[in-house]
Amino acid sequence: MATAPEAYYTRWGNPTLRDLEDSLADLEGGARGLATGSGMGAISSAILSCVDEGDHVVAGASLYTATTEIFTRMLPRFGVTTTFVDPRPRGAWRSAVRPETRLVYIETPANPTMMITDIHEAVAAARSVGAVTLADNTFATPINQRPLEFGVDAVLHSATKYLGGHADVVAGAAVIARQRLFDRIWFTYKLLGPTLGPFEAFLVRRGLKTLPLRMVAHGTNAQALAEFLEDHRAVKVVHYPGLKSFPQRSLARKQMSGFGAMISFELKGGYRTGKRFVESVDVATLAVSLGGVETLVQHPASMTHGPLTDEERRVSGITEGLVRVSVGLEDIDDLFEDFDRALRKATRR
Ligand code: 4LM
Repeated sequence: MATAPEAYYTRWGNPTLRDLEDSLADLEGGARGLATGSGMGAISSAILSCVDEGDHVVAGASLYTATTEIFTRMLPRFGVTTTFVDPRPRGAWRSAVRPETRLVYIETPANPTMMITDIHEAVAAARSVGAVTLADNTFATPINQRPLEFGVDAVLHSATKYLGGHADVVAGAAVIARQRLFDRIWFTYKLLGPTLGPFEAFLVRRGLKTLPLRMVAHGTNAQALAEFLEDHRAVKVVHYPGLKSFPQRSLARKQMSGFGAMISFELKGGYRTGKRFVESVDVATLAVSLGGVETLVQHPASMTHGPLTDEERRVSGITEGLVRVSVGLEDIDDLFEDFDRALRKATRR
């Protein structure tokens, strides 16, 4: 099998990409990084490198939609089946793995429910049957969580989000713990071809320079906004690991050094109220994606997780009135005012 040369042809390797890849490998603590043209480029290359016909996958029930669709709508065509587990109960991963399980796939915190997976438990379950563990670390970033230190084999990112940080580039990355798995993933990547352009690699590399500072500021704003929302009478429940009321707070504290800036919350009124809220904000922007300096809001049931069936949404924990917020770096008082006004408008009869 060929391995990635230093500089030969940009789909195979490029010095600007290599600079980004080495920085990402340092941040996550892995042997090698691989920069890709999107998060899905990294995710699909990594997953397809780990499974063969007849294999079984165990994956968390709450994931970014396109990742779910790889497991539900693509892998079955190649004879690979997936069991989805609620990642929260103790022992969930251990009881789902089988002798033919080759891959355990986790996303923690999960998009958009903020469910936390016990990384140690998922890795132990995978190892008990000789499977590989892949972890999507997009929401946490290596500033707040380093899954490779818990025994995960490769970490995946949508670098479109916090790593780039400015909502001006689509990119992805994998950071792989050991050279041997890197070689397998690189080989798949080389054939599928989700290459990142060198200029986009430069933009992500530039974004990394402010990543630690941005994540601290994002986290401070998110904590304040989560507490504000929790006290608001239009809001039923807020999902944010920094809140005392968050059921998995102690697990989050054990494996994360900060809680990031993704929040989801349920409005009292359901689907219509959720849609009306996201359409009523003014300082925040109604849009999918996340991780930029501007606050974004979206309604998963009608937007990011709209492609799922009703049953798939139910299993994923996505309720009709759920709203997702990517908390940006605006003045917090402007956000309080904006959210309060939009919440009042959405719940007015
Ligand atoms: C969104 N997310 O949620 P690319 N992993 C996670 C993600 O949230 C995403 C991807 C991978 C959203 C995009 C529209 C946890 C994407 C996929 O879009 O391929 O870079 O990342 O709003």
